[in-house]
Amino acid sequence: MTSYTPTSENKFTFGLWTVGNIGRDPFGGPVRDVKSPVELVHLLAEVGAYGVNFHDNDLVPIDATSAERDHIVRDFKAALSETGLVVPMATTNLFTDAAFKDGAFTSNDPKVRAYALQKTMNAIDLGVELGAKIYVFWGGREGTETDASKDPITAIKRSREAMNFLCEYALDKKYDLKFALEAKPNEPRGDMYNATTGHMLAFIETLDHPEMVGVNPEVAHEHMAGLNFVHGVAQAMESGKLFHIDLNDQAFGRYDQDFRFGAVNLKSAFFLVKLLEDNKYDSSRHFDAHAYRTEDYEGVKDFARGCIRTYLVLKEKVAQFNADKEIQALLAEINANDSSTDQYFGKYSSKKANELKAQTFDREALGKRGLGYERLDQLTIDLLLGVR
Ligand code: GCO
Ligand code: MN
Ligand code: MN
Repeated sequence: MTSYTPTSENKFTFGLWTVGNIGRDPFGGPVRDVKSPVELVHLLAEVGAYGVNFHDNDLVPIDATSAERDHIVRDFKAALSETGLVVPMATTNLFTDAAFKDGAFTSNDPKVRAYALQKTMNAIDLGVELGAKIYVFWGGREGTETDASKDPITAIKRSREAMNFLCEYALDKKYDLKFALEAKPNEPRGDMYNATTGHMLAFIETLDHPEMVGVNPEVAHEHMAGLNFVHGVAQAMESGKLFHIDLNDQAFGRYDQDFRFGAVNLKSAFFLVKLLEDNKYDSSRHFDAHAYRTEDYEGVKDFARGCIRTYLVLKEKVAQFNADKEIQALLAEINANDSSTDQYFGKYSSKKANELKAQTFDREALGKRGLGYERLDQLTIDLLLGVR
């Protein structure tokens, strides 16, 4: 048993917008007072976070003068050095301002597209100044309510042109920066382009600098689409594209809930932590969630500590699963290699193909074999419920 105390190796981060969420929703106004970025850094230090991420306007208001900007950045840097928190990731707010009501990079209005590029370059400068090595792109308004309004192929081309331009900008400035694209199927738009991590992975391969660009999958976003998040993350990892991850939780089929990590789907959270830990995921474990609207700032701290604690408990459960003799014996049995077909696998040859076509298989016996997955799953459940 550990005490579930986070260390810098866990790289647990939160956005200013997560613990700073004031509980506004479409049906009601704020329930918590606004806290300044400096106050939020101190709150995050208190709950044991390693780092803090931000959108440009979480830190510097959209209408700040350059003197105000410098003042804010100076205070923020002081809070970082006082607390030891780092800024691993930054991003641009391309969704709040009314100018972006019909998208940023995919807007039909070239002035909006140009402004979005300008705002992103400035936000990249800000992020890099504060130490960010990952830059996230979440296209909150890149989508439609009616497909009468935009040609979806044009939208893809505009997104590509923007990403290529911004990659060149980062290279031109010699920034040590990678981009991570975050998909979401809907909300705030009726439908958003590049709706899932899978769409993003395909899109990245069409860019001029695919090596600079990976993904930032979010639990809630894939669950909103009814997908298996663990599988999406695995695909990103297997192709070397998991640059960042947004951890939270979400009931399937609901609105964008942004619940505390592990609050809803404990079992899938377990397999996610297992995937990340077994494969030595090394970037930020970023909690992109917020406290229930019922909470005050003590509740916000409970929320943040809860995200961290659940992750660490599940990490311990992963170690227990990996060391469990009965579970491991079952897995070894399931994965037992039968070398009688080895000659058919690997690189293709026509000789191999012909031999394989001539081989006979006992189809009935193959179909009859029980696989023991019920037992395996129940052992997993027992382990998660703490009775193993
Ligand atoms: C959401 C998104 C955002 C992004 C953030 C960083 O559903 O609102 O998850 O929180 O992650 O804008 O790009
Ligand atoms: Mn989200
Ligand atoms: Mn997110």
